[in-house]
Amino acid sequence: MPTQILLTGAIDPHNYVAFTFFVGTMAMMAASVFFFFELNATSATWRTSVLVSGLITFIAAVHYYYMRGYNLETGDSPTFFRYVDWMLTVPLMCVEFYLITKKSGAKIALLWKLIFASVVMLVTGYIGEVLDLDHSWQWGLVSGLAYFYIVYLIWFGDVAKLANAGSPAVAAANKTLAWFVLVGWAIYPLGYILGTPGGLFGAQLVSDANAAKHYMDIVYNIGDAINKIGFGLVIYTLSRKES
Ligand SMILES: *C/C=C(C)/C=C/C=C(C)/C=C/C1=C(C)CCCC1(C)C
Repeated sequence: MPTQILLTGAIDPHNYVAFTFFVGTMAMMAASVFFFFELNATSATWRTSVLVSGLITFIAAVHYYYMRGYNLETGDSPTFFRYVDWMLTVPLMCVEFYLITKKSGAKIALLWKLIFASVVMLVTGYIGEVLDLDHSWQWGLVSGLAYFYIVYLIWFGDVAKLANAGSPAVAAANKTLAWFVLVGWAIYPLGYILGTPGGLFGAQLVSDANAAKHYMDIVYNIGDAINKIGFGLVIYTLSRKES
């Protein structure tokens, strides 16, 4: 898939990278408007949670708008701003877990544990993807371990225990979010493996480096749409069950 830029600035219909950046921007914007407008009709108990859902998609919308233009103009992968987006939005997803378990006694230390693990996951991912390509599988492995620690906390650790001690609606919401983290977040290492030379234990799946980056962007864009909007909708549904 060669870089396809039309001189008019229009998106070539076969340029799936640009197309998914465009649709991603639109979807994140629409989701933000939805979450923000629903705030008024949300009970006080869940308002902060729904607000955070809107902040996650809003931050992503701004980054997607930028990344869409960057990709369209240069044909390159906007990797740096991808990671800036994740560094802001993934910790906010950790805040969501803290907020839903706070009522059954979650301490701020649990939030810091989740945030710390997510920062380790993302910083090592960035190093492996951009700064130290010679060791991309090692960095990917460290990132994966941090990821599994988050999965552990949410499925079996303190997050699971506190959520199950909460109301049935909170327990059910945590279960759904846990599936998002286990399956939805697993999309990202897949993108990493496709797009990073040596990202699969030293092997390179797609030999053309340019094409590899394109696959990676498409996979990341699909992952973001599922995880940011879907995640927010689970929180929104919880807020409606409990008001
Ligand atoms: C809204 C953005 C989200 C939910 C981003 C999540 C990103 C990940 C779960 C990334 C994970 C990675 C690994 C587990 C290993 C390879 C490197 C990463 C950073 C792609």
